[in-house]
Amino acid sequence: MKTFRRTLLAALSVAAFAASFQAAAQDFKPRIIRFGYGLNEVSNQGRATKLFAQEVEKASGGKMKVRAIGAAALGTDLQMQQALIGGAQEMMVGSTATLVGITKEMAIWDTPFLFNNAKEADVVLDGPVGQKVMDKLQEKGLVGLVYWENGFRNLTNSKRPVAKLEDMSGIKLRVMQNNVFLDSFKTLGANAVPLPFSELFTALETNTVDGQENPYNTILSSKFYEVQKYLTVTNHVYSPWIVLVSKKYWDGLSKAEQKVLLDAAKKSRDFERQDTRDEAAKALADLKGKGMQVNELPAAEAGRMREKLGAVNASIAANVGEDLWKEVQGAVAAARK
Ligand code: TF8
Repeated sequence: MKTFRRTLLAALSVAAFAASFQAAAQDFKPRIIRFGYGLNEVSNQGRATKLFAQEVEKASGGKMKVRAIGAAALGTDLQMQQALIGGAQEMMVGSTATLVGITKEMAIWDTPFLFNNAKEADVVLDGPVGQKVMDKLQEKGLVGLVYWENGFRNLTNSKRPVAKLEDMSGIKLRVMQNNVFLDSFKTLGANAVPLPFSELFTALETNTVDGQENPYNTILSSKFYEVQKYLTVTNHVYSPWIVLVSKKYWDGLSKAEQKVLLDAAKKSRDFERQDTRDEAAKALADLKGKGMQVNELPAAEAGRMREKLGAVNASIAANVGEDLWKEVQGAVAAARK
């Protein structure tokens, strides 16, 4: 009886394997997917993209191949988004902040101090409201698959240590191409200049701008420590990244092909968040080792900063709509419990 059962099970699993293989043969067309991103290959963004590519190839029996192209070689985040919308490029990962011009609801993620920690970010972004904001992209020609972690942003500059709010004044600070960031840093007294990420290193090197703000991981992987002396721990906002597919391209895929991309994106998300957190935990020591002078913003000054930035909340709420604003605040409160 036992042997019979075992034989039966073996036969069934062979049949299942054959069936899945057959499905693979007919459901997957040979495809080459150009997947662009802005950071270097040796970065959290680059590593997770590589894992995504491997997963897609594996799950499609080698039929679907992802050509990962980093360092903004396919263009800035904004340019790649347009290429996806037009169908000239298949996939990318980039900041949600640069999508605000396309889908205004994305600005909700730029709310200063929205999340206290990464756990809260995961719960809200992966929950219903995160999905809802992502789904808004579809009518604009983009399909969002998952959010990755860019991370909590911190301030660097080449002029002076920022120990109090007033130290920001007169610092020429690169910000992302997004009104919330522009307003936030103007509010703090900086001379905010929007620039694409791909122009940032040179702008810092040539003193076109004095400073910028990004998570530790990026300050490290983009070698900003070579051109920035001072790092101030501000954690002023958590930035997500988002993995995008051209809707034109997506609609031409079979259900099985879409599933391969979504499953691989989820795997890459879990990998990327862990990798980013592991790297961030060590990055500050690494950056000090590279010669950066690091200071924590004293609690009282952090409080003043928070209070000042509260002024942009009202305009974010008005732009994304009060309902969405409240829904996100509710989701954060629930995640906090
Ligand atoms: C920035 C963002 C960057 C992203 C990346 C190029 O400062 O934080 O990490 O845009 O995808 O621009």
